[in-house]
Amino acid sequence: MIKLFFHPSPNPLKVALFLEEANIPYEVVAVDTRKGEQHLPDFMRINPNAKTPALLDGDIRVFDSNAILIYLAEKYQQFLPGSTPQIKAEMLSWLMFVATGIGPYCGQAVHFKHFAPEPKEYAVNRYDFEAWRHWKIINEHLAARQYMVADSYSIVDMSVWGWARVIPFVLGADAFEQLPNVKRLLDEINARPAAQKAEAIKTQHAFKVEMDKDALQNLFPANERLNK
Ligand SMILES: N[C@@H](CCC(=O)N[C@@H](CS)C(=O)NCC(=O)O)C(=O)O
Repeated sequence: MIKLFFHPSPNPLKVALFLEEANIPYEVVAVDTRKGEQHLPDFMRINPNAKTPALLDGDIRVFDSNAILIYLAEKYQQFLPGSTPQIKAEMLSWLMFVATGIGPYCGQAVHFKHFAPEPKEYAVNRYDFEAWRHWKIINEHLAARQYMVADSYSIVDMSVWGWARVIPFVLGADAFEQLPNVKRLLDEINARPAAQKAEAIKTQHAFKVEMDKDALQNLFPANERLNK
């Protein structure tokens, strides 16, 4: 059975959403990143980047959420938006846009707004600006279409959903006022039973919730260099 190495965070949730949508049996292996389990050698043999999600399909390992989405969609021939070169080009372009833009800029915006020590005005300004810029591009793209690519709900929408869920934490409580089309897609996916099952995984495992000194050290090991 497929094993999904999971923490209830934006990137792993995209993959859980796919597995739930496609009705594929899978076992959740909790990787509690606040406890530092992403750095354990057994997990790093599956994902050398020490981050969730990762997936084991028999003796095949796949890591990085968007790579996993492509792997699963191709394997099961589900939730691909189409197979013409034009649609495939759109699919790959938007998936990489999420992987290299939305994810990293949102992640850094969260880091600097909520967790970094002062002074941080320069970094907050840069990452907030870039996170907004990326979401406005998606919002504009969704103005004329229901889904990210072609006319069907696909892995690209799932990838967007992972991060759209946390927009208020990334950009501020009122952010959806400026991103109505993103909100429409988010609401549509949130209403799907698969999304609710993916969100419920966190209630079935005892993930650490405190962002205490240990959690900060496990998530931001670079900080140690500042204390030397
Ligand atoms: N590019 C990776 C990023 C993975 C990532 O940053 N995962 C986060 C959860 S959303 C994580 O495991 N963080 C723990 C850490 O950075 O130590 C992907 O898309 O899977």
